[in-house]
Parts: sequence; structure tokens; C-alpha cells
Amino acid sequence: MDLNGKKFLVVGTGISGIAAAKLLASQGFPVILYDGNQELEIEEVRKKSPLLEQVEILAGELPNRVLKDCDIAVFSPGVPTDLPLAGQIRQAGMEIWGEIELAYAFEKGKVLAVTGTNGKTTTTSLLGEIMKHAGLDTKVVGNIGIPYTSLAAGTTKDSVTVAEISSFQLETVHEFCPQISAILNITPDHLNRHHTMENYQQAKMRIAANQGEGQVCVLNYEDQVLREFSHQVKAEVVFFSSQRKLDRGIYLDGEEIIFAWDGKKDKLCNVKELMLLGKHNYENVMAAAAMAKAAGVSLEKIKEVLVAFPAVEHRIEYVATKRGVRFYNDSKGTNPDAAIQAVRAMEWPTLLIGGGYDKNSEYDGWIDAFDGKVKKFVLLGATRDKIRDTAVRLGYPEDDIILVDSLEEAVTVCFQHAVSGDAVLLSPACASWGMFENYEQRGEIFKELARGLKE
Ligand code: UMA
Repeated sequence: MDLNGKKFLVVGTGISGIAAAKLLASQGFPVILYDGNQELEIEEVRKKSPLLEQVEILAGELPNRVLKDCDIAVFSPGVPTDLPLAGQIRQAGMEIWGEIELAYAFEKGKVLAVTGTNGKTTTTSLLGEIMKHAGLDTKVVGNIGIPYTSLAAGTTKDSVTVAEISSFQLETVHEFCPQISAILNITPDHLNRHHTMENYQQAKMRIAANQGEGQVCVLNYEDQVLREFSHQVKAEVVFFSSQRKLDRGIYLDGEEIIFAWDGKKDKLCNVKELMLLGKHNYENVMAAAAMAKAAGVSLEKIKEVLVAFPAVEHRIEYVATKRGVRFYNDSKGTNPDAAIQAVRAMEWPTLLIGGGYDKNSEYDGWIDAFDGKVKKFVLLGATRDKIRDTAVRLGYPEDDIILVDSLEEAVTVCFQHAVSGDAVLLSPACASWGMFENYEQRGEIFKELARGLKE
């Protein structure tokens, strides 16, 4: 689209909105930056960049003149597209773009984009590392926390953008067209925003909507919705599967990850060589590897990164081995579903540290997933009694539950009870608030404590 002469309204002053306004201002486009929050400190926003000095910043009620003046509204991902404001914008004849669409208008290189309900961040980070290792000028952007608009102007015909794209971001793309896309899985999430599962699925599938010949879409064969969706995809579909052998694609065969391509089979690696744990992570590895291979990276280069990749911080992250006891940090396991994945990934007798802020969750599914592996269950925080009661009701031995008052005490107690060959896993199934500022701080403290243990 020709952007010449266009005037922009950027909605939202979070990291995406600021980056979008800066990009537009730097390229000489007239831009108004707006936030629905009436209490916004406008001068504080302006201070964030010299590029915002000349930008008009508005908060609260949007004046009508802005609707008449601007041509394109750029929405931050967190701004719903069914707000009355969105209706007014459309009625005024303006287009609504997402921040991703705006960035894409300035993209000059190749785009590799990942979406899905779970595993997006791990897959995107892994793919970013592989592309860097292959010697390419790589930018890792998107929902991962680095707005695409903050790096789009610096792309070149030889650069590669690896983007994590959320369903919120996909709602407002129009021409966005990655060379290679992937949808990892689609399970219910964010239904307060999308209202129905169908809307949520439709949003995710937009990642491949503009793709065509010569482009690739990587899909999870074991996801029924995605398997059906594959018939609508115009790009070449490459499946991955953790449950069956595929004639063409990438799959897990026992412990081995195999590429079936052009009538031949190549072994990529054995999952025991990876530091990432758990079937869900093997799926992320397969998706990243399939995307990298489609982008022309050799299996050797892909494997070199896979075996050295330590996990995304705070997600089943390997920390240290002390006296033969492995320590894993899954502080990002802030809800029972995430904690289930972590405990399933443990292949050793495990001393599990859980509990924290009370979000009114139920813990039955988590405790059911222990599968006889959890030899001591160490609980802290506001939820410790509720979790203990659930565990005991479900038959977990009361003698193996230890209630503690701090993370430090939890780590000490685990180390006292652990023997060589065990694992200690922090995976609280609860938010950190009340004891820590956020899950990152909880994870950092755990890592320091584990690394500081005397063997
Ligand atoms: N605002 C309005 N009107 C509204 C709603 C919000 O003006 O109706 C304003 C708020 O007052 C605030 C700003 O919008 O000033 C916030 O914008 P935002 O919510 O889009 O947040 P950003 O800081 O721009 O961060 C966004 C993503 N946030 C969301 O999707 C909610 C970040 O994903 C992303 O990393 C970042 O852009 C860079 O691309 C976070 C996230 O939670 C991690 N994502 C969800 C997830 O992963 O589950 C989808």
C-alpha cells in the first residue's frame, strides 16, 4: 500500500504504541498518539523519546477532529477491535491496522512468523537463534516483548525477521505475509477478547491467509483444527507430529526427531541430546527446525543450536546440578496447566516446590499429573493449605508434603531430602504476588539459591 500523504492515529501508549509512533515520526509521517486512559501522564509519555517531542499526544475522550483528520488507525495489540471507539473509527472511513501491519509496511527482508496458543516464545527464540547461527542478520520481534515496529525500519533485503505473533496481533493484519509461518496448536485461550473459539481460531489462521506459492506454512498434524485448516492453505504445508511417522514433514519416532523430505529420511537429533524437556517442547523444536529448514538452513546448523539451547528463562529452565541433583526453574508455571507440562517433563524422581498467590485455581489436574514421580511436595505461599488439602484428598501421601515459609527454606529442604539422580523443580502453579514482585523475580531468587548450594 502506498503510504504517501497518509496521516496516522496510533492507539495505545504501551510499548507497541510508542514504537509505532516513533517509527512513523522517524519516517516523516504525521501522527497522533492516543490512549484511552484518562489519567495518562502525557508529558511522561513524551519523555520516552526525542522523536515524540513533535507528536500530538491525547488521552481520555478522542476529539472528533482526529477522526476527520487521520486516514489509518494503528491499534496496539491490547486494544480490542470491537470497542465503540473502533466503530467510530471505521464509520469515519479510517482503516484499522495492527502494529504488526504497520511494521510489515516497512519490512524489506524475509519474515518467519510463529503463532499458537502455547510454545510461541520458545519456538520463536529457538528459531531466532538458529537463523543467527546460520550467519543471517536476524531480528526477533513481536509478542515476545520487542515491538516489530521498533526494528522494522532497520530491515534490509538480506535480513530475517523472526516474529512471535499473538491472536490479538493477527486480528488487525491485512497484507502481512510471512515467507514461512507456523501455527503450533490452538486450544481455548483469550476467550474474553475473542468471545468464541471460532473467532480465536480464525484470528490465528490469519497468519497464513496471504501466503501463496513458494511459501511455507508449518502445522501441527496432531491438532484436528489445524489438520482441517491445512486444506485451505495456499502455501506449501509442512506438518510436524509428536505421535506418528509422517511420509513428509518432521516427526518424533521414539526418541529421535526425523525429517522426511523428498523421499528420504534424515535424523535430526535424539531428544536426549536436548536441554529442553517434555513432549510439548519437542513439538516446539520440530516446528522451529521445519521453519529453519524451509528457510534453507542445513540440518547440521539447526542441530548445533538445538542441543545448546537452554530453554526460555523461567520455563522448565535448567539451572544447575548439585551433588547429582538437577535443579529446574519453572517460575513461569503460574497456573495449573503450565505446571502440568513441567511436571510431565520431569524424567526423574522429583522434589516439587509449589504454591503462591491465590487465583482461585483448582489443583486436581496438576496433582493427577504427578504420576508417582513427586517424592516430596514442598508448599509455600497463600495457597499452600489449599494445595495440601487437594493433594491429600487425591491420595498423595501426607508425610511427603512439607509446608515452608520461604523459597529459601523450600530449596534447603529439597536439597536435604534429594539424592543423586533426583530433580528439584520450582513450578508453583500459582502467581508470585504477595511474596515476590513477579514470576521473574521468583525465578531469579530460586536460581541464585540453587547455584549457591554447597555440594
Ligand atoms: N489501551 C487503550 N485502550 C484500550 C486498551 C488499552 O488505550 O482499550 C492502552 C492502555 O491504556 C495502555 C496501552 O493501551 O497504555 C497498552 O497497550 P497493549 O496492551 O497493547 O500493551 P503493549 O505494552 O503495547 O504490549 C503489547 C502486547 N500486549 C498485549 O497483547 C496485551 C505484549 O504482549 C507484546 O509483548 C508487546 O505488545 C510487543 O509486541 C504481552 C501479552 O500479554 C506479553 N500478550 C498476550 C499473551 O501472550 O498471552 C497476547
